[in-house]
Amino acid sequence: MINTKYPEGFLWGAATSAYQVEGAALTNGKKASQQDIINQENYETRGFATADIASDHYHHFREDIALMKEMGFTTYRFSIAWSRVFPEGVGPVNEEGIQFYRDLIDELLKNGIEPIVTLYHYDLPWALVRKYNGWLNREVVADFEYYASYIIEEFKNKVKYWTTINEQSIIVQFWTQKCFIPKTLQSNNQLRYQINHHMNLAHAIACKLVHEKVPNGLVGAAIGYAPVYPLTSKPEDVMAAQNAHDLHNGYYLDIYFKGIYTKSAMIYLESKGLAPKIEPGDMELMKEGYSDFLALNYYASECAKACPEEEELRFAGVNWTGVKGAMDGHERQPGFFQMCTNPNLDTTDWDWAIDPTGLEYIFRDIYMRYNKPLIITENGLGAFDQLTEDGRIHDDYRINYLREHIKAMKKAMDFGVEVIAYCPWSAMDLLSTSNGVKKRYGFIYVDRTDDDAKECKRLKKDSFYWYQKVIESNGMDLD
Ligand code: BGP
Repeated sequence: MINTKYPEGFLWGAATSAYQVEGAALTNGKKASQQDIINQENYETRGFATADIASDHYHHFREDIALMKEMGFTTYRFSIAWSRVFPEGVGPVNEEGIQFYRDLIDELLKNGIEPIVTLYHYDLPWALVRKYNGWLNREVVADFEYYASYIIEEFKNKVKYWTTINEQSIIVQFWTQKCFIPKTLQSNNQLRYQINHHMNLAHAIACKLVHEKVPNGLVGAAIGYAPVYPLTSKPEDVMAAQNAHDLHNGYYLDIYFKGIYTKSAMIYLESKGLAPKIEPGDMELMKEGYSDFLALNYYASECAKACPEEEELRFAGVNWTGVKGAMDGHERQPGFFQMCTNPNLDTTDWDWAIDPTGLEYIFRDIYMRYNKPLIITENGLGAFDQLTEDGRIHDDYRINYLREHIKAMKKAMDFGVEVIAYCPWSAMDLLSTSNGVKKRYGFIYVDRTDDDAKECKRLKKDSFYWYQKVIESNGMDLD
């Protein structure tokens, strides 16, 4: 049973997202998204690159696809920038904007690369933030439907795999980085869960649209997912890990697959005044908008311990510098759980626990619970890569990370887990969500710095050649 081959048609590729890679932020009719504004602020306060140029994929996409083809990609996961297509969020379509995605998708198909399209990856049109505070307002759901309906109709005969909203659970944790939240509202933590509820509605609508419009289409959310281990085997820590699992993971998966909110998590949120306001018909809609698969973004596992009732509520910290240990604090949900560092695991420079077995664990756990196929839409190692004098990038640490995660995925598959595709983060270097461009993930090096976009020249890292071999051997040669 063990060591079977990958199934016929298994897809190998990598991922990106629009605002992190495209650039051309205000080109050919595109208007700002909230990420253009958030990243402008990060530039001013922390010196990180803006999203203005990013990796300039907008102007390099044919060259980038040629490199993907050279690596042997059979799939590519990317997102569509809503404000490129509808600069005002709704209203008239921007012809030049939609043409970019027509060209991109046609170029992929011409090269035998199956597109996996994400409808929303953090970049709400700024016009909708100005108009009604974006995701904070339920009005956004109707506007999302307008946008999603157009995109799905446009590409229904070319795109089979659709992911709806990227990483809702991460949006709840890091809401000011993923959404523009006015300062005056930032102390109201209930709004995090309200935003999530609006996204659940938008997700369900997108699922229904794919089911209605796309022949043989498959749809699911892309969730940022981490298994939660108890810090010790003390029963109170094990219970805390269960609580954290319910609130971080079950709370999303149960919506996607069962159309219900996980009861334990909901009761906890209600007891703290954090629960979302739900309107009549909402839960019926969530049941109708069922998912066909789950797309997982897996980077790290988490660890939890018991949290006394009298602790103060707080959400996850961020490591802004890439100096190990500089993460500014852990989430605390009083009386439920608090997150902590796992002393058994090494971390990246940004304090993310490196844990390939965690991938095998969640694959087994999710598949056995929900019995739906899985896709890896992100998995990867952020690092300070060095361009050496020989014009090479020797990123053996990334190769090691990916090799161990591919092995873990395969082990889960050998125990029956159905996996459609593996798309590590990221195809090429791009703008990190919270650490500028110096934190790199790509197989393709993009020659730029936070201060200077230069010409964004593309170079092949050592991992490029390694992944080429992996794909060529259909996952069998990992050396
Ligand atoms: C995920 C996001 C991506 C990506 C990745 C790495 O949460 O979906 O957009 O950026 O994480 O995170 P970061 O860029 O913060 O290193």
